[in-house]
Amino acid sequence: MTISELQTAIQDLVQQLTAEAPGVDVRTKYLGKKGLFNQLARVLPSLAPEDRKTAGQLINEVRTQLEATVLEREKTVGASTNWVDVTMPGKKPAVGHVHPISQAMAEITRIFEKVGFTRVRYPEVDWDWYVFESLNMPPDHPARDEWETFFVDVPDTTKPVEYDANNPRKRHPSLVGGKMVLTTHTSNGQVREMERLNSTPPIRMINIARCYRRQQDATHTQMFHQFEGLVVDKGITIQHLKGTLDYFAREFYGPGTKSRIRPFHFQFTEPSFEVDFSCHICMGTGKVGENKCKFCKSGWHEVGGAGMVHPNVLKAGGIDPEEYTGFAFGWGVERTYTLKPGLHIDDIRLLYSGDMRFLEQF
Ligand code: FA5
Repeated sequence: MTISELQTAIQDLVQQLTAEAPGVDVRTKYLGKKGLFNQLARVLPSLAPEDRKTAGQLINEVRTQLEATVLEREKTVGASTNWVDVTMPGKKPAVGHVHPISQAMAEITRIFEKVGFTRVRYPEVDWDWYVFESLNMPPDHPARDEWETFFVDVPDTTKPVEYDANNPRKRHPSLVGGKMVLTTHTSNGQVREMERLNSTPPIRMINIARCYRRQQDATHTQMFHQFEGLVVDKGITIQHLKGTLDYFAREFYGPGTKSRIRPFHFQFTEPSFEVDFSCHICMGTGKVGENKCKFCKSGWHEVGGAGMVHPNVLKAGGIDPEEYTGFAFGWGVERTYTLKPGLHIDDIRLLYSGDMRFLEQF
């Protein structure tokens, strides 16, 4: 490089700095370690020896000039890192939405409220009495094992009172105390609802709550939700139960959905049933192509239990089983929801994974 070329380069550099847009970090760009000034200074050794002294002076002068310009600029527009372009479009804040299971619970509530059910909420840490004993499961009854219960570590204040199937209220916790558990099912709301209404039907309850069991796989989580229906009145029959199931199936899954009930056993209903809805992945055929449908295996998906309220449960709630009958059902919200057409969620644990990529789809 010659001296005159260096002079031109210096002029260009000064002009370039003056023309920089307000947002540019000129201190780093021009005066930084790898900045434009240092790049220019590196040409010094390539100049003829007799020109180097003059060139050195020129380079020192331009350094002073650049520093003054950068300083001046920082005073007027602020240091570039603090500079804000108020004309830039704003950044949209991330907006969340209601969790899919909360959406499902709202929809379930709407469907049942439309036909006169009342949404209620009962404790999730409850007396053994409401969760088991009032539901015709006396202490040490083997049926309790199915519920894989989390027990709460509080002193058991139960006084020994002999179990009397004809008068189960003899053991009511307000009279004798008892153990506490995390609710394994929403059926704890059955006797509570009878009490809330002073044992005076008609009762049309929909109880939606969290439940807890020591279970974990693709179709079970330790915390899940159930919705429990309870209807008690004079002359209630299985027909009313089946009519309610069909109504819910149509409303929640769409007009083409079928429901069926299969004989089963629960201590608190007699007769008892398991309730199935046709699978939307294999459209009720049990097959996907040549293979068995992995999700349902049979064309049907079990969502919960149901039955006619056992006379002992009515008695525990202070209702005369000679005068009144009732039906009850309890289904998993997660399972019921994942059967929705088009969802195809084959592992309910995803719902609680906290993975935004999954949740943002709903
Ligand atoms: C019951 O819990 C009975 N209380 C249902 C009932 C109510 C019967 C009223 C009769 C009258 P079961 O244990 O089968 O029954 O559970 C019902 C449904 O809850 C299951 O079909 C399933 O959909 C759901 N469920 C049960 N355990 C889990 C779990 N760990 N994770 C997710 N969903 C579950």
